[in-house]
Amino acid sequence: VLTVGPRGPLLVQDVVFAEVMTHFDEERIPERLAHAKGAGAFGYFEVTHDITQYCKAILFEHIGKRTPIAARLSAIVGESGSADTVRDPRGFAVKFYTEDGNWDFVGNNTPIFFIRDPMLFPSLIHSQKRNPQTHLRDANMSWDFFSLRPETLHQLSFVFSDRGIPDGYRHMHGFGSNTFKLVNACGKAVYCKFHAKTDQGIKNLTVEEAEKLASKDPDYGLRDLYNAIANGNYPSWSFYIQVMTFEQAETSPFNPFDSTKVWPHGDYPLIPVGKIVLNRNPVNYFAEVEQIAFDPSNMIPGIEPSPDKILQV
Ligand code: HEM
Ligand SMILES: *[C@@H]1O[C@H](CO)[C@@H](O)[C@H](O)[C@H]1NC(C)=O
Ligand SMILES: CC(=O)N[C@H]1CO[C@H](CO)[C@@H](O)[C@@H]1O
Repeated sequence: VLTVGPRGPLLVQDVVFAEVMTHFDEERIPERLAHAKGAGAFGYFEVTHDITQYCKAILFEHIGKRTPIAARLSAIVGESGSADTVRDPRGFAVKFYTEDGNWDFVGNNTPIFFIRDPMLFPSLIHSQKRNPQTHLRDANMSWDFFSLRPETLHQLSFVFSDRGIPDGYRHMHGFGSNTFKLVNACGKAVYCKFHAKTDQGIKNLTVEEAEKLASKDPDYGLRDLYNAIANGNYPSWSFYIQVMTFEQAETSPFNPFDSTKVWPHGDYPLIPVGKIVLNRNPVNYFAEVEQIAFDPSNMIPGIEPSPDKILQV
């Protein structure tokens, strides 16, 4: 730092020092209120099957077409420094950089969600965050919410199953979870669910393994994804849609826009679409991953919202 002589006071004209300090003082941004801890990577989406009869979105234009993507895979409840091996659903967010603008696919590793009424979302998240008095995580608070909202049971059954602690981010599926609408070039629309199935196969951790890793390698999930990509072992997911016509939606015995419900595969089979491949690590995590922003309302022509209330928020 510039001073007046070797022992003198600082010189205000030392703009380099001023900038170093200002940058340091302001370098933290608030963490995401949900999904604070996450891993990010980049790659491409490639079309393997033609779905233009359902959807005109430019990224599905023709077989073989590639669209650049960014992905952020996350845990939901913990803070940004928390362990990756917790029992918690995982976020599965993919940004498709298409010629028609960005499509943000903001999914989870579960085909369903805890609630169907968005008014409950703040309570859902708060009940799993810290108790406002003790500043401790509080199981009573969470179970108070869950036990009063029986529609959470479907997602809870998933989270407390063997798949509730995925072995890193490469060995889990991703789901749009919400119901969307697809429109084709003639303006004909169908409702749709998106599925991304891991090509690495499902792997989960036992409670014992997860606890050991939480103390020895809390960044296990980030490390696993980063190293796999750095070693050229690029993870991929096969992308599918389920399709429901407006007529089927009207006569469906369950509400197809209720995000706590799956669409039975027997009635609405998975239709293959393409592949998500992650083949590049960030160069600057803070700039490229911490500051990336996904917004489910970033849609492109051909992909639209449905009456799903959780998506409409
Ligand atoms: C009422 C419903 C919901 C509300 C109000 C809500 C709100 C939020 C908020 C405020 C964030 C933090 C954003 C940020 O600070 O950058 C977030 C992140 C996220 N949410 Fe939701 N959410 C809802 C439902 C869902 C559902 C149903 C899914 C998945 C199926 C989902 C997936 C995600 C993911 C993956 C992220 C992290 C994105 C990233 O990696 O940056 N959310 N949500
Ligand atoms: C949670 O509830 C149980 C049963 O009412 C009680 O014994 C326990 O002390 C509560 N724990 C906390 C942290 O409040
Ligand atoms: C180690 C472990 O818990 N493996 C389980 C992962 O989940 C599947 C079911 O999806 C079980 O079959 C495995 O036993």
